[in-house]
Amino acid sequence: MILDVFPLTAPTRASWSGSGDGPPDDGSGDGRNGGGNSTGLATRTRSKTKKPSLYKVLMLNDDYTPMEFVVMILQRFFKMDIDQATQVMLHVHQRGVGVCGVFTLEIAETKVTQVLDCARAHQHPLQCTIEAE
Ligand code: TYC
Repeated sequence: MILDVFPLTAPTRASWSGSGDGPPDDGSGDGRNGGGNSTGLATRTRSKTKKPSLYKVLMLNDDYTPMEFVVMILQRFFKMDIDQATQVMLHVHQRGVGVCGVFTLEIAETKVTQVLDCARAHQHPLQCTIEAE
């Protein structure tokens, strides 16, 4: 569309002033007459993205939930392999609390709901909770 803006024959400096064609480019733009954006929207090269807040899903120890059940939960809802799930389960068993994963709030809440629903369905007292990173 650049061809629409400029006259076919290059004018002299004098022919711009008072010719009704408008002033010459002062060099401050990008030379494309508004970037070719006829909607009037500004365009930016840098996008304004913000990192979402992250939350840890914590598993709590208790005296009754079988170790195998906790390992199964970690595999099913936190996509751990059996070695990783066993490590995390033993950490929680020995220390009282451990991190299952770090997620955005909505995903962390969903994980907690899934774990608690599954534990309740199997009549285990397993608890887990969310903590801000
Ligand atoms: N302490 C439980 C037991 O001895 C095992 C267990 C581990 C329970 C981790 C909960 O989050 C937990 N059977």
